[in-house]
Amino acid sequence: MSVYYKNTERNIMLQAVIFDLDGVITDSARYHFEAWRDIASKLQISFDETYNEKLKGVSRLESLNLILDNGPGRDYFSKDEKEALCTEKNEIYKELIKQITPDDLLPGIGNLLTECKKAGLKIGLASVSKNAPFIVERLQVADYFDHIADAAKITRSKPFPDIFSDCVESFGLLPENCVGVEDAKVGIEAIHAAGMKAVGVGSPDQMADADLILSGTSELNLQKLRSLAD
Ligand code: B16
Ligand code: MG
Repeated sequence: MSVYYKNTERNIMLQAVIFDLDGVITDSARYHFEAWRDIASKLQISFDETYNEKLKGVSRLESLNLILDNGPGRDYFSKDEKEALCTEKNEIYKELIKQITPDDLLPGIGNLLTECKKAGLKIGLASVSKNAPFIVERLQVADYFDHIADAAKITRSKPFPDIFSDCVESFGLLPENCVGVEDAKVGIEAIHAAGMKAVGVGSPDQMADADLILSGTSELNLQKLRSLAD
C-alpha cells in the first residue's frame, strides 16, 4: 500500500466511484415493484412496498423466490415455470421502463457525474439488472460510465462482492481507492465485501452499515465521497 500512495496526492486518493443503478441513478425500483405486483397478484400472493424492500439489489430469480416464500413456497413451481414467470415479469418491466427520460435522473446525480468526470475519476456501474444498459441509454448518461458491469456474466448477486469487484478490476485500481454508492442493504454488504467504503442513500435503518448515510441523492457530492476515501 505505501508504495501505491507514494506518488499520490492526498486529494486524489479517491480514484473511482461505482454506482448502483436502481434507487441511486434513477428510481427504476418502482417499476420493478409494479411488475412484480402484477405477478404476485396473478399468483394471489400478498405483496406490498414494505416486502418489496427485500427484493432491492437481488437477482430476478431470487426476487421471485422471495415472493413465493410469502405464498406457496419457492419449491412450488418447476424451474421452467419459474423461468416463465421471470420472463413475464421482465416483459412488463421492459414496457414500463420505455417511459424513462433524462428527467428521471435522481436529484444531484447529473451534477455528481459531471464533477467526477471533471476530476478525472473513473465511473462504474454495478447493477445486477440485465436491463441496466437500456436504462442508462434512456437517461442519456451512458457516456459518463467508463465501465458498466455485465450482469449476465455475474453469477453471484449482491450481497456477494462480484459486481463491484468487476468494476474495480476493470479500472486496475485498489478497492480502497474506490467508493460505492447504494440504496439496498445487500448492496452495502456487497461494497464492503469488495473492500470498498460504502455510501448508503436511504433510510438509516436500511443503510445502518454504510460508512456514510445520506437521506437522498441530492445530498451526494464529490467532496463527501473524497472525505470517505481519505
Ligand atoms: P433485472 P440494482 C437490481 O438492480 C434491482 O434492484 C433488483 O430489484 C432486480 O431484481 C435486479 O436488479 C435484476 O434486474 O430483472 O432487470 O435483470 O439495484 O443492482 O441496480
Ligand atoms: Mg439499488
